[in-house]
This record gives sequence, structure tokens and C-alpha cells, in this order.
Amino acid sequence: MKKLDNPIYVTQPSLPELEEFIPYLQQIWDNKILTNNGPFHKKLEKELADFLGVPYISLFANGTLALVSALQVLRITGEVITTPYSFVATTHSLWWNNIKPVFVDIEPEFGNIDPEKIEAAITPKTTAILPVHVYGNPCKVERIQEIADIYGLKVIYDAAHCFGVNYKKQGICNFGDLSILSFHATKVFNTMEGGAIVCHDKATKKRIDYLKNFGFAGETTVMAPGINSKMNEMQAALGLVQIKHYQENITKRKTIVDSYRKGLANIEGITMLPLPENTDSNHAYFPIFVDEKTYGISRDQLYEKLKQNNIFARRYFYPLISEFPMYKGLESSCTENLSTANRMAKEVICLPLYPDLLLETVSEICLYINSKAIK
Ligand code: T4K
Repeated sequence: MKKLDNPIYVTQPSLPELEEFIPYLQQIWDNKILTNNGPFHKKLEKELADFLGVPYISLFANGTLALVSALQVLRITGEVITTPYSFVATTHSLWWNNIKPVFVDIEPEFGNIDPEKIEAAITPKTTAILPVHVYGNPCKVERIQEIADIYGLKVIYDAAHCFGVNYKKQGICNFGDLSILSFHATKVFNTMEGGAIVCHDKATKKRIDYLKNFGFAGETTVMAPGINSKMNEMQAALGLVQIKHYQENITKRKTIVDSYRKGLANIEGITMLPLPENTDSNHAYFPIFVDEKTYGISRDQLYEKLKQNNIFARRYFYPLISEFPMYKGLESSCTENLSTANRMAKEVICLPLYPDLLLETVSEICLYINSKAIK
């Protein structure tokens, strides 16, 4: 088979036409409000709350700082139950707050935290659960809430992959006490870098807004050692333009995903995630899982072969967070505790997926994966 002419990466950021963005830049240059809750920041908060169907949203410089701050807003301490199958920022947010992560295994269907394993991990020091809607597929939110209510725990969702996802006809970020979003360049909705916390009431939004501005609650009052994690006006302006193109981008993503599903159906040893029920997806990622025994070569061999053919897929999420040196020593990091997570991390490859990816390229990627020559 012929190598692809140009490198194809796991993703490529969506951007509007530059001409569409320039009037916004002009406005920033004219009024000289660059940051600190400027007009574009205010407008984007309102537009996103409406768009996502959530009560309140606070914009952040990125998703990681939103996570770190979310834990502070709810005064989370001690131990927090979380998943090892995520991007490292999820657990790092605990580390930055001096909180001990307690890893719980994932369920094999979607790779989200397994609610049935949470109770066994609760100790007197547990204060919260930090699940991730991985790849944008909703966690078992009702069951997680049930457990949290019984034990008096807070729930903070890492919804970094979940922009625009609806579950049972409502925005996924309505579940839990808080949800955090990421608007990083690689996400379905990007402001280059960016993020947000979604909350349910005005008083909490106020506290979030203080915390992201050094803790200032007025000119001379500092309510806590907050950090500077504000989104600036350029990011917010870009968000206002990006949101206009969101739906069209999601439609393109869906066509690509449908094409992958067709092209990869019935390949022995290759599995895909099922379609989640009661969910409007955002088609953020397209993970496949390689079973070495039946497929014939390992995930890593396939990953390397794809690379040699100019296809730069990624192993999201390998290694597991629990394998990184700062977490490896934890009791909950042991392999026996995390058998499903270990298996999925060993088998996963996320294939290229972005609105401008050509369907011809998708077909070629499927052909490579299907080809005997690759093995
Ligand atoms: N929680 C979860 C569950 C997350 O997945 C993330 C971030 C966070 C929290 C934290 O949110 P942020 O603080 O980031 O807002 C990427 C992203 O940097 C990261 O945002 C994301 N998750 C993670 C899953 O993926 P890398 O190291 O894989 O990105 P990178 O730079 O290798 O980019 C992948 C490909 O995308 C490149 O090969 C080419 C293309 N690309 C990338 C960038 C940045 C471009 O074409 N243009 C670009 O500007 O982490």
C-alpha cells in the first residue's frame, strides 16, 4: 500500500475564516479592554450557558486551572475517588490541591469509572468523586449521584471532552455539583486555550469568579488564596466566532465517524465503542481497541505501522495516570485493582478525527487497518 502523501494527525483545530475574527480584534484594539471580565468574556459566558443549557458558567484560561479551582470552590480535601483512564490533568488537579487520589477501575463498555467499584474505595477521608466522561460518553451519572448522596460526597465531573453533549435531553454538565470543560485547541470547541466551570447557582458562580481572580471579592477583600486563571478577551472573542460554526463541525465529525464505523466493521481483533444511549454525541474522539491475539499484531505495532504510513494516531489514554511516577506508589495504583483500565490502555488507539478530515483519507486509514500487508 502507498504511504499517505501528507502527515495526518489525530486532530486539527477548527478555525473560522480570519476575516470573520478581525472585527472582534478591532474592537479589542479600540476599547483596550484586554482581560478581567471584559465585554467579550461576559457575552461568551451568557452565550455558552444558553447553548449548553446550563444555569451558570465561568470561563477559565484552560481546563486544568478550572479543575484545580473547582476543587477549591467546594473545599475538597483528604481523598478523592477518580479514574486512572484519563488525561493526566485530571489527577494533577488533585495533586495541586494536596489531595490524595484514590483510583477506581473503569467499566469495559465506555471506559468510564465503574460506579459499582466506588463504594469499596470510600474511607472516612473521602470527600468527593472526580469522574471523567471519557471521549465525551456520559458516565453512569444517576448511579454515581446515588452513591454520592448516600455517603455525603461531592461530585465534580471532568467534562473536558463533553462540550455540547446532551444526555436524556439535557446538557451533560447539569449533572454533579460542578463540571469542568476544556476549550483547548484539540477540542471540539476551541478558544486556542480555554476552559470553564459549570455550576448550579449564583452564589457558587460568585465564589468561582473570585477564585479565578486571585481571590478578590471586591477591591480590598481577598476571600482565599485564589489563582489567576482568567480567560482573556482574545480567547473569548474567538469563542464567540467559533460557536457559530459548532453545529456544522459536529455534523462533519458525525459523517467521518459513520465512515470509520462502516470501514472498520467486521475486522477480527478490532473493536469500537458502542453508541451511547439517550445521548447527543459530539464525536470528539474515535478510539479503537486492538486485540493482539485475534488481530495478529499488537496495538503498539499497529500504531508504529500507521506512523510509518504518515498516520499519526494517538494512544489516549496510555499509560494510565496511575503508572506515572508521582502516582505509581499509591495503593490504588496496583494492577490488580485496575484490570479493565490496564487492558483498555494497552489496546486503545484514537484515530484521526476532525471536521476537515477527508472521507478519502478515512477510507485509506480503514484500508491500512484492514490490510494483511500491515501485519
Ligand atoms: N481533562 C481531560 C479529560 C483532558 O483530556 C484534558 C486535556 C484536560 C482535563 C485538561 O484541559 P486543558 O488544560 O488542556 O484545557 C492534548 C491536549 O493538550 C489536552 O488539552 C487534551 N486534554 C489531551 C487529551 O490532548 P497532547 O499532548 O496529546 O496534544 P498535542 O499537542 O500532541 O496535539 C495532538 C495533535 O493535535 C498534534 O499531533 C497536532 C494537532 N495539533 C495540536 C495543537 C495543540 C494542531 O494541529 N494544532 C495545535 O495547536 O494533549
